[in-house]
Amino acid sequence: KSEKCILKVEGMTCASCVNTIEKNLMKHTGIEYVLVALMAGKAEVKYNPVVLDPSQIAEMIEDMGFESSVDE
Ligand code: 9UX
Repeated sequence: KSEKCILKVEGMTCASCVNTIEKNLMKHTGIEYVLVALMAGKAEVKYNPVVLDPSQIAEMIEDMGFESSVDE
């Protein structure tokens, strides 16, 4: 069973950033769906909570060179 979380993502300045984040996150086991909103600076992620928690997903985004934290 999957869960959904919202992450803040800072530092995205073009659509290519959005694609990079979506494509790279989708490579990780436990990530089921990613939708990044450039203007809002947010990412919506569906994930398997047995494999990952939201703070780990924020870390993955940080590893790509963006500031990220769990929203709410
Ligand atoms: Mo766009 Mo993002 O030229 O790191 S890919 S700014």
